Amino acid sequence: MTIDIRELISVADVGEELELGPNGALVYCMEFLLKNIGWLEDKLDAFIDNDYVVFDLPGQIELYTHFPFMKDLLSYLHRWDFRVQALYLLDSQFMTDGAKFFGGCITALSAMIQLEIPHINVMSKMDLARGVDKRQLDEYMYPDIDNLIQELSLHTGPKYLRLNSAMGALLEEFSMVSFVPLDASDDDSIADLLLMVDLALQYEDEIDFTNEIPDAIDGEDD
Ligand SMILES: Nc1nc2c(ncn2[C@@H]2O[C@H](COP(=O)(O)OP(=O)(O)OP(=O)(O)O)[C@@H](O)[C@H]2O)c(=O)[nH]1
Ligand SMILES: [Mg+2]
Repeated sequence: MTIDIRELISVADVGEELELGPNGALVYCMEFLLKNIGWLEDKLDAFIDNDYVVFDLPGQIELYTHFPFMKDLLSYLHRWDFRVQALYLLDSQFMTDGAKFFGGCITALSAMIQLEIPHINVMSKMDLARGVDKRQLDEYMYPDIDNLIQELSLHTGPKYLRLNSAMGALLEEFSMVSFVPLDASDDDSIADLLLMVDLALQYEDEIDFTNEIPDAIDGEDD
């Protein structure tokens, strides 16, 4: 089952009618969704217990760092008893150099700190990195923070070494520099990520718990 927010409001319509640019229109749409949250609640009501609901959210980082929308949306989801897990998708193209990758990790961290929910970093579009050898990939999946800082400092110059080291320490403190690779064209890759999300959400426990309820009721009847 798919819910399309464009049934409620769309960036294209808002942009045209209110003559807003893409970012302004997106902000307006998020505000509109939150003001009309009953629309989403009704749509989500159609799901049943234990259903997985994936929210495909816009990539504009400002929505997570400068505005309260995502936190407000999360507080509704929590109120409606959803268990929520954030997946932060960074394109495999960010692995082209250490500085770009470092920037990607910092934005992932800022989103995580804002949202305050369990968080998994995913390196997406791994189909584009098929030619890259395993050792080189591992350097990005489980990077050594000192190497990253050194590589970043080659770009920024020695003047920023202390700043870079401080940012590196922050990433390390929040365990923000490991990634789960995702190749959407490979079923095993999707299954591996799904398993990780299941574990983080304790999804099996939820299923077991729900399955136990009829037994308990049966037991009472005996
Ligand atoms: N090779 C490859 N390309 C992809 C994949 N997923 C999406 N794309 C392409 O990447 C481009 C950007 O798409 P997405 O990364 O999904 O980004 P988006 O959803 O448009 O934008 P945001 O989510 O807001 O960042 C499009 O041209 C997609 O066709 C993938 O798994 N592999
Ligand atoms: Mg997208």
